[in-house]
Amino acid sequence: MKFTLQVKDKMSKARAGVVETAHGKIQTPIFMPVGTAATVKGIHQHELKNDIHAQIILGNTYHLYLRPGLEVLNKAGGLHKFMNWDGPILTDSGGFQVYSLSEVRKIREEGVTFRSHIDGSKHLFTPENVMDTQRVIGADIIMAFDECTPYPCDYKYARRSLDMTHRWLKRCCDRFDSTDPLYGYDQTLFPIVQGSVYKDLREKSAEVIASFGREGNAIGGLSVGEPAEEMYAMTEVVCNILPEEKPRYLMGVGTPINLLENIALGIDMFDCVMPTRNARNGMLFTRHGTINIKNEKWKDDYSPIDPDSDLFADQFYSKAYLRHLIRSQELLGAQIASLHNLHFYLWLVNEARAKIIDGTFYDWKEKMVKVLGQRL
Ligand code: PRF
Repeated sequence: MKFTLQVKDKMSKARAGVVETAHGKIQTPIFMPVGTAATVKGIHQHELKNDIHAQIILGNTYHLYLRPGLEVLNKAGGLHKFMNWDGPILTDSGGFQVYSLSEVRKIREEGVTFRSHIDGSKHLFTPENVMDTQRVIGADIIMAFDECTPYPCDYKYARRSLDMTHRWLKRCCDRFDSTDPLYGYDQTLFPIVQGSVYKDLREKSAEVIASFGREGNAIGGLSVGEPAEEMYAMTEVVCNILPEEKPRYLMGVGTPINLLENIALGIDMFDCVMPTRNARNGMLFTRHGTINIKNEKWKDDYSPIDPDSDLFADQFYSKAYLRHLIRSQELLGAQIASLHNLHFYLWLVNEARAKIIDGTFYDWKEKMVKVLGQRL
């Protein structure tokens, strides 16, 4: 993997760059659609590529390990071949899903024992076997095994957890560096900064993480219920320490406003279920604010879903029609709304990148943050 920093904004810490992986280039800042179980829910691979121009997607170790399982993925030749997506992929380690989805049995120095949310079967994730699993899945960028502390979290727990996450990171690196990729292309491992909402813990973690000298770095443990201002404060502290010449990935964030504020603080990569999950409930993001398409207001509005958008579906279908589909829980409604929201998120980061490059990012961001908060 290679990262080239292209332009630094003068009025903020925002940057434009390019990440080069074995499966292609990623222009940053970028948003990664979440493809948890080898699918971005409701979206065809050709739509990802040709309609919304996704440059990288995210998969989840926890889900893929449980289903379809490693044998199926290995025989397919890895996740890219299995799902027929030949662009870059990043996999999360399970360090978040195991806590949020499964019935966690025990977190120990060794690893985490848990019961599957699918069939209740018992499993153990360790830093070592999570690296092995991500070798089998074969993503271009893989994540360290960490503990994402809940919010709120007392200082003592956060400090102990952080120390363990750092020891786990050493074990992840040792295992990753002593094994080879299985499918003939390089993979890279990103470590994850934790430390809850405590400035001193975040600083310490960022220093430890930076000292590992990996090709990119991530920030976890945010957007877990804390006020946005606390998230921004932690991002700022950490970005001041993480090396400038490596990509920074803020995990599981966030709203369109969160993206813009964190881009301004120096973040390059994001992922979040929000555009797809909220789409399925009828929440649409637009460049003028958010729409709840289920509202009575749209009942007989036969205008296009989004007149500003160059997405086929946004011009082809009307608001009244999409409202009907979502209210009737029709599959097509979820598909159209998901495609719309992902297209919007990718438009937003692409626009941010263009503004960083032409030197107008800061004023544009301030204006957009006001507009995006509106409910239409
Ligand atoms: N750790 C990992 N994945 C994550 C997170 C984390 O802290 C978050 C927190 N927002 C989302 N996804 N491994």
